[in-house]
Parts: sequence; structure tokens; C-alpha cells
Amino acid sequence: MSPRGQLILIEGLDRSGKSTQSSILTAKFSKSKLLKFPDRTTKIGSIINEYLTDKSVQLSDQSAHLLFSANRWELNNEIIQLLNEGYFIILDRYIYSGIAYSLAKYEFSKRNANDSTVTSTVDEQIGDVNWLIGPDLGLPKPDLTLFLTLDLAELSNRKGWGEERYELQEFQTIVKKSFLRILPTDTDDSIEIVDVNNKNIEQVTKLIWDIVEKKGVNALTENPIKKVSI
Ligand code: Z5A
Ligand code: MG
Repeated sequence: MSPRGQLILIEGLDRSGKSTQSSILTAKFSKSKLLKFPDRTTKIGSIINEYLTDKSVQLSDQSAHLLFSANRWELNNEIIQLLNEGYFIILDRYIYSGIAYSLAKYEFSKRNANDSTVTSTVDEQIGDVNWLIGPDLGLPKPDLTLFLTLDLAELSNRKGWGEERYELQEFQTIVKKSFLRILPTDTDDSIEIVDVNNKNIEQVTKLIWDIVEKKGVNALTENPIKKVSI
């Protein structure tokens, strides 16, 4: 089998610069494709889009979680095919967002359980990391994951923040904690935390490229495509 392209994931907090950096990174490769999750252009993605942009749309937390995962499975075959054709695929959010946001909903609901304005009930599955990872098991695992992190104060100053369902300062604090809890940085050397505080776009681009080169994910590889596993 000929060498394949590599799968690079840019994860991070809201407005941390994921989309900006994903586009820049995609342009560095001559044969590449950028995939953004949720992919709002698919059938399932259009339901997710309604859910995120229209607060009157009600879905149970379990259903929303499974839809985000199903949206990734919609692109599974395309990802594998492109990698085998030698494309470098850059993912703008993926499985870790799936787990971290659901987990954060659970923590948020628990904290606000006595607040009658919060309708969500505390569902035990949504607080169970093993349940949350379940639907994503078997998806292609990124060769490199970069998690962009910044202080909440800097995040809320960024353009466009506060328009969608999850963009509340208190919720984002919990999201950050959830990401840091679930990212297995101690045991998985394909995951790197990138601190983007007080760094302009060019400085973050350089940080990211230095890691990509150091990890050798800028060249084709003979390694088989890995799968998401526990
Ligand atoms: N979600 C989920 O619950 N479950 C899942 O499985 C998945 C997602 C996959 C939509 O995500 C929601 O879906 C998200 C998680 C949930 N919840 N929320 N909220 P999204 O990816 O569509 O949206 P987002 O992440 O909230 O926002 P974003 O617009 O995509 O942010 P970003 O891509 O990280 O940032 P950006 O667009 O590159 O930059 C934001 C602004 O900052 C922009 O004006 C830039 O010019 C500026 N910027 C970028 N870098 C810098 C630096 N270095 N300095 C200063 N300014 C900068
Ligand atoms: Mg984005």
C-alpha cells in the first residue's frame, strides 16, 4: 500500500482561533482538505445547526450528543479514502469537543439544579465519560491533536462571541475544565496543549507548525490509520 496522508485535529475553546488556524494549516499542504465539525451542510448537520442557533429547539442531551457523533460518522468513509489517496486532512473540532461539551452540560445542569429557569435535567449518561466516548469508538483517530487554550477573559472579548447556545461565561469555564479532564495528555503523545494567550495569529501559526514538524505529521506515513479506542 502506498503511504497515506495524516489526520490533524485542531480542538479548543470557543473563539480560540481554531477555524483561523485550521485554514492556515490546510493551505500549507499541497494536497489537503479541511473538515469542520459540526459539518452543518449534511442532513444531520442541518438539525445540529437548528439546535445550536435556535434556542427554542429542544433535544434531550443524549440525542444531541448522538447527533454530533453521527455527524462525524457521515464523513468517516470520506476521511479514510482521502487519507489513503495521500491527502492531509485538517479537522476543525472532532471527538474531544463531543465529549467535553456534553460533560460540561452535565456539570452545568448539576450546579443549576435548583434554578427553575434552567429546564435541563441531570442525566447520568451525560456525566459518564465511558458512555460519551461510546458512539465515537472506531472513528479514525487523529495522528496529532492540538488543543488551543486561552483565558476566559480574552475569549469573551473576541468578535462574534455570545451568539450561540453554549456561549455563556460560566458554561465556558466548565467546558475548559472538561477538556482538560478528558484529554489524555499524560499517556497519549499525539495530544498537545497550545497556550494561545497574548499571541497574535502569526505567532500561533508558528507554534502550531513547529509542533507539526517536530511530530513528523507534515509528511506522508506508512503507519496504518489509527482508530478511536478506550
Ligand atoms: N459541539 C458539540 O457540542 N459537540 C460536538 O461534537 C462538536 C461541537 C463537534 C459549534 O462549534 C458548537 O458545537 C460549539 C461546540 C459544539 N459550541 N459552542 N459554543 P463551532 O466550531 O461551529 O463554533 P465555535 O467554536 O463556538 O466558534 P468558532 O467561531 O468556530 O471559534 P474558533 O474557530 O475557535 O475561532 P476563529 O473563528 O478562528 O476566531 C474567532 C475570532 O478571533 C475571529 O474574529 C478571529 O479573527 C479572532 N482571532 C483568531 N485568532 C486570534 C488571535 N491569535 N488573536 C486575536 N484574535 C484572534
Ligand atoms: Mg470555528
